[in-house]
Parts: sequence; structure tokens; C-alpha cells
Amino acid sequence: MEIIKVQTTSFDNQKPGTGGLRKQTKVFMQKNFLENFVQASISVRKNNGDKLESWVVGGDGRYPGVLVLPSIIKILVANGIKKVLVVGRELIAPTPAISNVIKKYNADGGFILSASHNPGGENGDFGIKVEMANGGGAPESVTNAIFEETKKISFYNSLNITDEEALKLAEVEYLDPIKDYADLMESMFDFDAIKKWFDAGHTFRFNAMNASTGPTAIEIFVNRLGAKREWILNSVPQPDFGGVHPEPNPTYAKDFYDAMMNGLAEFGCACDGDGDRNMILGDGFYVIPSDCLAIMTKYHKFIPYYANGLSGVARSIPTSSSVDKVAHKMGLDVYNTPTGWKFFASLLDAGKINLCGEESFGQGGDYIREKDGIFAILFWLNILAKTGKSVEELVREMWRENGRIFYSQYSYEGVDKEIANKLWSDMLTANIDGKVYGKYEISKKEVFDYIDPVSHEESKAQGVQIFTKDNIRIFFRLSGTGTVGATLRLYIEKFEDDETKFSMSAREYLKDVYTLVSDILELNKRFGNIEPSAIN
Ligand code: VG1
Ligand code: CO
Repeated sequence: MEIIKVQTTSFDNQKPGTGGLRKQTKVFMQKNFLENFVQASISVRKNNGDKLESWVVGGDGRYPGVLVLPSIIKILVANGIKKVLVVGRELIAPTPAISNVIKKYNADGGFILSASHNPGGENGDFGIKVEMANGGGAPESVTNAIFEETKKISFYNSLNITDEEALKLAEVEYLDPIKDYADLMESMFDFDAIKKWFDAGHTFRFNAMNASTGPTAIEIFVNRLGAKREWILNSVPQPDFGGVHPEPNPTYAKDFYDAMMNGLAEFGCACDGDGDRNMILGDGFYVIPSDCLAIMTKYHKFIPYYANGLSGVARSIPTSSSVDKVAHKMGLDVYNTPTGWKFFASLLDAGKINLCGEESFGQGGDYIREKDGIFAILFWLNILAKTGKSVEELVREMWRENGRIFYSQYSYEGVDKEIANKLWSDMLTANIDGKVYGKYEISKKEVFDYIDPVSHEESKAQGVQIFTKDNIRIFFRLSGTGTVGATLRLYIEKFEDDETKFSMSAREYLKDVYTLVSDILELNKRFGNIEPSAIN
């Protein structure tokens, strides 16, 4: 087998974002775009002196994932990797199941071919997440080095063989990630209790959004737990997700959300394209992800895996402080990290936390290094089965005990990039302390810089935080996963202990705050009357 050096020209736009390199599919399809990035990632790991013997390749099934597999295999083997562990011939598995195999088979890293919750297909997005030996996304020191490498790359290593030959190389092994993952889940949760809950006639729906989680959901919920097959919706993975935007939230899973609001089942849930996100719904009741993390923390002792307690929890800084109320009562530390799961990894590795979450529909634990949609859903099923309460009862009870944190996240997707960058730099330096906007007075504005408590790696300017005198917290940042223009992300929270207000919707309760935020950021002046494209 002959190793060849293929001449290439570098690209200047291969900077990985919040969750890997994500671009429009047509950008990824440019000659050598993917190959350059793959070679750069491997070169950086080698330059760091890391042992690279085995490497996992997986994906969420989106186009053109399985078609580019041979090319990736050739580069890996040509770079001296002895074992390429491929996640099924079809290359379809949820990100958490791929993270699990990296760890389980002691691989030195991996690639996940996914743009996560972004739409797929020829006119959608494609992406590649670079995973480390711990099964988690590469930290900023590595992604920055990869970016530098991509700017100067002039050739990549490959093999002089056909695509068919590449798929059959002795160095390539195909795994069954679903079985490994389902076994792991079965070892962590009380499957007997959940089985009894289903046997007792409780109703359930899981929406796989035509993406990667369908087959795993059938194996776990139907085959192992006894749910009805017809309760698993949109369960056949499709390369373009059947045209669905696979982001499980009230905006992009609107039909499912509406059906659940109208009594479809007692418990409803959905996952995103690559299965690391989830949405939790009760009968006529929506659980915001921040409250979801708080409920998981509150009831962790019902989960056999967590029966001995937690060492600490973490939330990304834009996530609401709902979990803080629960954790502090239990005497647990709460860490605040920047947006992006990779920031939890060092805290998890060091054993400082074993449960964590983000407002963006993601929770996970210390058993792997990615967030995990099905894990969160099983967590809820386990709690429902053990408490006998409904989703709504559990959340309302928590609000009565701790007060309710009204919270809303809204996004302006695909706005003008230059204007957004100018807004961002203006906000970094803005001095608005003490400024009055209508009935609100700003008490403090600060830029959120993060120093990892374990690795001491510093990540500057991860967002701008604004507090008002009456304790409203506003957080603002630019998205790192969008592929067209820029996306503004705004997050607001306000604590309320007046029970008579608990039944208001967050949108109604925070109505005036939306106006305040838009005034502070001068959104209408800068962008010309824009409306949020997603409110969750
Ligand atoms: C978004 C979310 C963030 C999440 C990231 C990756 O990032 O806000 O919390 O970790 O997506 O999720 P951004 O930079 O667009 O706000 V996934 O499911 O795309 O891996
Ligand atoms: Co995802």
C-alpha cells in the first residue's frame, strides 16, 4: 500500500466554532476542504506528541457523511493510525454513543461528521467535530492550533487505493455503537422501574426528527423498556432529515410541541440531529432546559448510577440559575462555564462535577464527555417511575419550594455579520453602569472571561453580562455554530417568589425586559426593525 502526498491549497475559513467546524454543505464539498481539515487535526495531535494509534469515525447520518468516509480512512491510515473504528457501516449514531465508544475502546480521538441541530442535505449544513481521547470535543488550545495549521497546509497524506479498498482495509473495524450505548444506559438507570411505569399504561412519545437517534431509541425504549413501537416518531434516519430542521425546541419542533400541549401523551421528548440535545414535555407542559437540569439534580438519588450522591454540578453561564437553588440546598458546588460542552470536560475529568447542562437543550454526566439527549430522557423516565408524579407536578413543586426563575432565550439568526461584530465590540467596551432605560436602571455590565479551574486555560470575552437594579440578568453573545451571517444570542432571567405569578408564560412575564434588551443593544437602530427568529 503506497502512501501518497496530495498537493492542496489552504483555506482561510476553517476555524472551529462552539461544536467543531460547521459550514454550508456546498462549502464543505469544495475540493480538499474536508481533507485539509482532517489532516490538520491529525497533524496538530501528532505535533503535541500525542500517541495516535486508534481513531473513531462516526456521524449523524447526514449527507455526505458516509460518502466521504473512504477519504477520511485513507488519510488516517496514511498518517500511521493502526485502527480506524467506524461506527457502523451506515455511519449513523448519536454523538453520545460515539463518545462512549471512543472511551470504551481506548481510542486516541475521533471525528463526528455532524452539524448537530443544523438542517442537513445538499442545501443544509455539514460539519466535523474533533474529539479527544476522553471522548469530548477538542479544547480551545487544540482547535486554535488546528486553525493555524489549516492556514498553512500544502499537502495531506493519503493512500493510492480505491474507495472500496479503503472501506475493506485490515486497519478498519466496524462497531455496533447502539448495543454498547444501550448497555451503558441499562447499567445506569432503573430499567425495571421504568418498565413497570410503561406496563402500568403511562403514555409516551419520542420524536427522532428523522435523524440519528431513531434506531437507538427503538432499541432502548421499545426493545428494552416495553414502550409501543408507534410511540417512536420520525425514527428512520434520512440524509437530509426529510427537510426537517432537527432542533428540538418549541420553534423548530412546533407540530410536536403543539400536539403535546394538546394532550398527545403524558411524557413527550425529542432529540436533535446528532442526539446530544433533548426537549422535555409533559401533558400540556413545557420544561425549559435550565429547570430540567435543576430537576435532575434534585432527584439524582433515584438514579442507581448517582445513588451515592454528586460531587458538584455545572451550568454554562447563560443557563438560568434554577439549578443553583437546588444544589445549594444540597450543599453542592455549582460551576459556571462558557457556552460549549468542551468546557465541562476538565471539571468532569477532575471529578469536581458529575452532572451538567446548558440552556440550549443539553444535559449530561460524568460517564462520557458529550451531552446526551437519551440520557436526559431516561433520567426523567426514572424520576417519573420512582415518584409517581407527572412532569408538571415535579416542576411546579420545585417552583413552590425555591421560587421560579423566569427565563427566556432568544436568537436572531442569519443577521448581517459586520453589524453584529460591531455590536459585539461596542458591547465589550460600553460603559452603561448606572444608565436608566425607562423603568430600569443598570447596576453593572461585565465581560465574562473564563479561567478553567483545573487546566487554568484562559478563554476571554465569552459573553457580556448585564444586571439591573431589580435583579434581572441579561447575557449576550454571538453564536459559534451558525453558518450564514451572524446569530445573536440573548438570554434573560428574573427570579420571582410570588406564587400567584407562577402560571404566567415567560414570554408574558418578561415582555418589558425584551424591550429593555433591544434598547440597550440598539437592535432596531443597528439592524432596522428585526424580530427574533427563535424564542425558547
Ligand atoms: C449552541 C448552543 C450551545 C451548544 C452548541 C453546540 O452554540 O448555544 O449551548 O453547546 O450549540 O450544540 P452557539 O454558539 O450557536 O450558541 V450541538 O447540539 O450543535 O453540538
Ligand atoms: Co447536537
